[in-house]
Amino acid sequence: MSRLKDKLHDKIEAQRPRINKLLKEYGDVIIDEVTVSQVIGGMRGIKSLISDISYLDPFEGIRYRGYTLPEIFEKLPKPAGADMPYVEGLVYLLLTGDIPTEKEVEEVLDEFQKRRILPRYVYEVIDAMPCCSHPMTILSSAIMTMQRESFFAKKYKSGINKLEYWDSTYEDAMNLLAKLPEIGTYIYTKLYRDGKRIQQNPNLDFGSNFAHMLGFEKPFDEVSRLYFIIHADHEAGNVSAHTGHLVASSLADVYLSIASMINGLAGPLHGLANQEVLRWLIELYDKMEGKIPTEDEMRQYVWDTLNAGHVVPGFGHAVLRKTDPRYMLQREFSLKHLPEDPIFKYVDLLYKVVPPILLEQGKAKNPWPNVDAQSGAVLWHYGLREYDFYTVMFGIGRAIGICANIVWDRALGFPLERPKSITTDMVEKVAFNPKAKRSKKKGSAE
Ligand code: CMX
Repeated sequence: MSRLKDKLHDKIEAQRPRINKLLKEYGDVIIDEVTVSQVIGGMRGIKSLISDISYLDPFEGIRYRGYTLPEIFEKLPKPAGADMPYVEGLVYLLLTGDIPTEKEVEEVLDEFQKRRILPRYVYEVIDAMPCCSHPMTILSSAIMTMQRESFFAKKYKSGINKLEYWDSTYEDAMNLLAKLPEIGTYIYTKLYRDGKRIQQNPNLDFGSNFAHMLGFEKPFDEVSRLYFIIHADHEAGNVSAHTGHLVASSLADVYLSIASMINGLAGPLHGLANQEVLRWLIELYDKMEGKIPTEDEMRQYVWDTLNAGHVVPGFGHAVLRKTDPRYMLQREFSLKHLPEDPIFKYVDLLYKVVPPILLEQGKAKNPWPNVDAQSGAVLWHYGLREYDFYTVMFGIGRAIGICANIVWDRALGFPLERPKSITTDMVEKVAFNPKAKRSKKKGSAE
């Protein structure tokens, strides 16, 4: 057993009694109430999932294993001379809950090294995808294709004990994560570089190798590490994380679950928003013939978008109620490395003009920018101009968090997910009852 797996084993043994005790002794304690608006409104905010991998506070933003993103960037080991930490360190942290030492990071680098070779048939499946398939569709298909490699599926068939499920799930998770940079960059070269593939460099870390295979010079390695780390997880209820958990709860293996999570991420209200932001900005850039719009021109563009019945991509959030710290981290990076970039100037202008407009419009509960408002501008600046590809990078990052969650779901024996649906008649019967209880919870009518 690897030392990472050993450690994970000990952590799992320590966590199981906590969950068992909660279930056995406190299973009937009420945690939350559910209102009609939540039942109709996409279960928004109902506390009904558990994950220790990350937690999202509406005002503070995301914490991974209790650490804020600035703390993560400060504490995780970094490659020599780099500002951005090893992605491998984040994998270790999300799985075990501990900040790894340099040596522990090296062990994850070795683990990935051993597992990174992609079966030939995956390239063939990518090659065979019909023209104009979206990169996210190709990513999902490539991952699905590898389902035949699943250790968990084989072990399950052979009849292993429930308590051992996590072990082969961990193997699947590490195998898949190690291969994602190769899959992602092959999709890129296939779609945009005539399939001219750049071989992996076995001496490079996850982020650097990704940049190298994409064909981008430094500091794109830093951009990749930044990007993968900030996108890794956003607690359990967002569409991609929830989909991954939901599908895995049927004991579907990591390949099936991560392909599903990628499909959820590919929607424009979720991960695809990073592509949408760039598409929307480039439309304006072309219209302006490359000039920077005035505040009034930008305001007009935003209002035109809203008046056409569209959302302003990159703004708003289902949980956050302030500027996304992932946005701020990328903004700081941009102010340092690309302050004069015209697309960054557009993004900067949006930061100024959009929140007051959304407040004036009075619909969005959060007028502030989310991660996607800024991320494409950074990629664009460093030469990654094919914005259809941006969500693939989001997906590779997100797979890290969801894999960690699925390993833990299995380890703690979380059951099949099965919320209950009711009919409109039933909702009306409860709602129209003169004695119906009304919630006093802040935001419950939202
Ligand atoms: N532009 C215009 N209208 C917006 C808006 C925006 N950026 N954000 C919210 N609204 C609207 C909603 O469409 C909704 O309108 P209706 O009442 O007509 O249906 C109303 O404001 C209330 O929505 P909300 O409760 O504030 O937001 P939701 O939790 O329903 O949705 C989100 C959250 C992110 C889908 C929404 O803010 C949005 O569409 N933003 C733009 C797309 C985007 O950036 N998505 C990426 C999110 C981050 C990620 O997952 O990657």
